[in-house]
Amino acid sequence: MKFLNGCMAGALALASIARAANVTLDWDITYTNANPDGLFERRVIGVNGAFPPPPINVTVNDTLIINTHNSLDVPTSLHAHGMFQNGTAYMDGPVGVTECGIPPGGNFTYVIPITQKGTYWIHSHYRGQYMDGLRSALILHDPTPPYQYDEDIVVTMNDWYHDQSETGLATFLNVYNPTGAEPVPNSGLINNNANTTFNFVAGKTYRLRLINMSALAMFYFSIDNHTMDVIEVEGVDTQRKTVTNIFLAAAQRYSVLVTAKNDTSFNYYMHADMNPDMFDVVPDDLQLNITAPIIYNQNAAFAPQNDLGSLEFDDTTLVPLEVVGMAHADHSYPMSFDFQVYTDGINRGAFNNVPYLMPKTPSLLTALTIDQQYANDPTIYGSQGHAIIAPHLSMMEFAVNNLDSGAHPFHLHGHVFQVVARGDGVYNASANPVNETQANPVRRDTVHIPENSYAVIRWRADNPAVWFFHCHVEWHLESGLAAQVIEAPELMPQRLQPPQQLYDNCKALGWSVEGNAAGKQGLDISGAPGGVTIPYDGFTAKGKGAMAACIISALLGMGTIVWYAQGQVGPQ
Ligand SMILES: *[C@@H]1O[C@H](CO)[C@@H](O)[C@H](O)[C@H]1NC(C)=O
Ligand SMILES: *[C@@H]1O[C@H](CO)[C@@H](O)[C@H](O)[C@H]1NC(C)=O
Ligand SMILES: *[C@@H]1O[C@H](CO)[C@@H](O)[C@H](O)[C@H]1NC(C)=O
Ligand SMILES: *[C@@H]1O[C@H](CO)[C@@H](O)[C@H](O)[C@H]1NC(C)=O
Ligand SMILES: *[C@@H]1O[C@H](CO)[C@@H](O)[C@H](O)[C@H]1NC(C)=O
Ligand SMILES: *[C@@H]1O[C@H](CO)[C@@H](O)[C@H](O)[C@H]1NC(C)=O
Ligand SMILES: *[C@@H]1O[C@H](CO)[C@@H](O)[C@H](O)[C@H]1NC(C)=O
Ligand SMILES: *[C@@H]1O[C@H](CO)[C@@H](O)[C@H](O)[C@H]1NC(C)=O
Ligand SMILES: *[C@@H]1O[C@H](CO)[C@@H](O)[C@H](O)[C@H]1NC(C)=O
Ligand SMILES: *[C@@H]1O[C@H](CO)[C@@H](O)[C@H](O)[C@H]1NC(C)=O
Ligand SMILES: *[C@@H]1O[C@H](CO)[C@@H](O)[C@H](O)[C@H]1NC(C)=O
Ligand SMILES: *[C@@H]1O[C@H](CO)[C@@H](O)[C@H](O)[C@H]1NC(C)=O
Ligand SMILES: [Cu+2]
Repeated sequence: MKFLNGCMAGALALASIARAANVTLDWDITYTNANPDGLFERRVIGVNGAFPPPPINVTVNDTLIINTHNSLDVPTSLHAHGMFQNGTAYMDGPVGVTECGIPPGGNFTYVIPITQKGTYWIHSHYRGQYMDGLRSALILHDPTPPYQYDEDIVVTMNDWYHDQSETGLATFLNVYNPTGAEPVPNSGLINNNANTTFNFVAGKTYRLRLINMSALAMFYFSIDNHTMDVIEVEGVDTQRKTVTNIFLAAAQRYSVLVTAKNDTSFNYYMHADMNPDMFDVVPDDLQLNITAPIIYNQNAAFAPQNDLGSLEFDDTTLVPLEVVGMAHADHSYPMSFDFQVYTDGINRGAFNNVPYLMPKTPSLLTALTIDQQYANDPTIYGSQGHAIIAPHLSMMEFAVNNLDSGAHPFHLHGHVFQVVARGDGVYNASANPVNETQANPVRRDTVHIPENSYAVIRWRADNPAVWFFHCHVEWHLESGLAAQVIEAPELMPQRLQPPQQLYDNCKALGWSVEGNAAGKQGLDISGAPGGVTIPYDGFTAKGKGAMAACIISALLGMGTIVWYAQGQVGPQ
């Protein structure tokens, strides 16, 4: 008996070390109808006929396999936001970067090795499609989390539109929208519903996994009369930090521990306030301040509301548990961005005045199929592919300067980066150099950059592949506020072998699967999307309105309005 017990304990211990399951999901991406805000029933995109798509739970070392079928009448794709995809970049999802999309009626099997832990999400990376509902929580469970808690709860927040995303894009990316006014959401949702309720049991400790799945709106999150201890930022466990409120931009995530009160004589509200700064107009009927009740006791009254609203929350005060020191940057790029009307008459966001346009060949396939002598030449990724070459193992630095009067969240695929500096205005390395002796700067995958300010981010180029870097305000990404990091292209062919299905899908959708951005060998990129430039030198964003009026009348006068420019930049 004794022997048997010992034997079983040994086997169990072994199992817990070697645990690695295949989590296989069959996802048929379908249209369905839903009315999550209770105000308007609309066509949405769900999975297997249901909305919202199911959350995904996996454990470190599992392999997530999603057999995806596209039942829509347009392409689709899935991006597991925050996954390193180290050696599997062709499973990353962004259309035009690592794949071409799954054609209507087509299939793709995403096979994603789970090497990380923490709070993530999965969403479509084809045009504005996630706004129509194709987004869900993706939780990578850690069998031995560094903190103890009794329950683990996902709290997603997102803005919600009554119009289809394509309707929004058609009005946003339009010559008649010269100021670039984004479509304003119709409501805000917690856990995809207007009536979400949470139940707290006295004395228990809850881990709340906060995920902002917005397209535009930023949220301020707080709970009346409860403090929260931040313990995770985007998959990076942190030292406990007690806060009263949290700010999350689109695509950002935090885990907080909240300990329920012992006293059950009151119930309380959770608050998620949308920040309307990005909204050109705030419709009278838009509920900006969303609440969800936290019930301790069905018979108790609610404590008076005490919405903390828009208090500052400085993410650089968070300290990762796993210490990663700083290194000097060996490759540094100023990435200034702003919005203005370009030569196609459309107000676009862009880094360094070059709006990103999708190439004819997805950039990953370009890197894999181009004659190797050209692989390190940014030219081959297109005049508007915004390619930045990262030598293998270099310490990359982007000094991202926000010249716009609105705040924007930027996401880098395939990595977490360190946020090593923030400041007002434009980064000036001689006036305000980065503090190079920080012991352990915060690491995350999505950085929020307030208006007229900068953030300096750094990461080690240790994941050879093509990684998208873009604003996670979906409207801005579609208008061109994106760049791609081409990491160690010479190492890609030996490390990355996309499945045949990816090539088949490209061909079915009319994409090129080899050569440069124009689908040719060598440096000749004629025929690749391009020519969307600033109207003339020296014209700055300051004159936006006047310039736009000018362009509209010129275009109308010419009678050759570039309607193709309504966002159809990819060869679909
Ligand atoms: C995951 O796999 C690695 C490498 O085999 C191992 O060191 C680690 O303990 C595993 N983690 C879990 C939670 O099983
Ligand atoms: C997971 O699936 C792969 C491919 O089908 C297979 O080789 C592997 O053995 C499976 N692993 C487990 C733990 O079932
Ligand atoms: C939320 O609850 C209210 C009141 O019970 C109800 O009228 C409304 O339809 C519900 N909304 C949703 C989206 O379930
Ligand atoms: C997609 O997968 C389904 C189910 O396995 C299969 O019936 C169908 O033929 C596949 N379609 C294509 C285009 O491969
Ligand atoms: C998935 O994980 C979340 C967060 O830990 C948890 O609340 C939920 O119950 C899990 N769902 C399933 C089906 O395991
Ligand atoms: C989510 O992100 C959007 C866009 O950055 C932001 O406006 C909104 O306030 C965020 N929501 C929360 C709850 O932080
Ligand atoms: C909630 O907090 C407010 C402000 O600190 C305080 O005045 C009030 O007594 C608290 N109420 C409860 C029920 O804890
Ligand atoms: C609740 O009561 C327990 C046991 O008396 C105590 O240890 C704990 O600190 C109390 N929690 C709070 C939030 O007051
Ligand atoms: C919403 O909350 C903010 C604080 O975030 C507050 O300033 C504003 O007045 C509230 N708006 C409404 C309509 O309650
Ligand atoms: C950066 O700062 C230095 C030192 O203060 C100053 O001389 C220089 O003009 C600044 N550069 C810019 C572009 O503002
Ligand atoms: C740089 O960071 C280190 C470590 O956090 C700190 O001790 C030091 O004061 C900082 N230096 C400056 C100039 O802020
Ligand atoms: C990718 O894997 C290599 C080892 O093959 C490792 O050195 C590197 O740190 C990994 N990068 C990331 C971002 O996971
Ligand atoms: Cu933006």
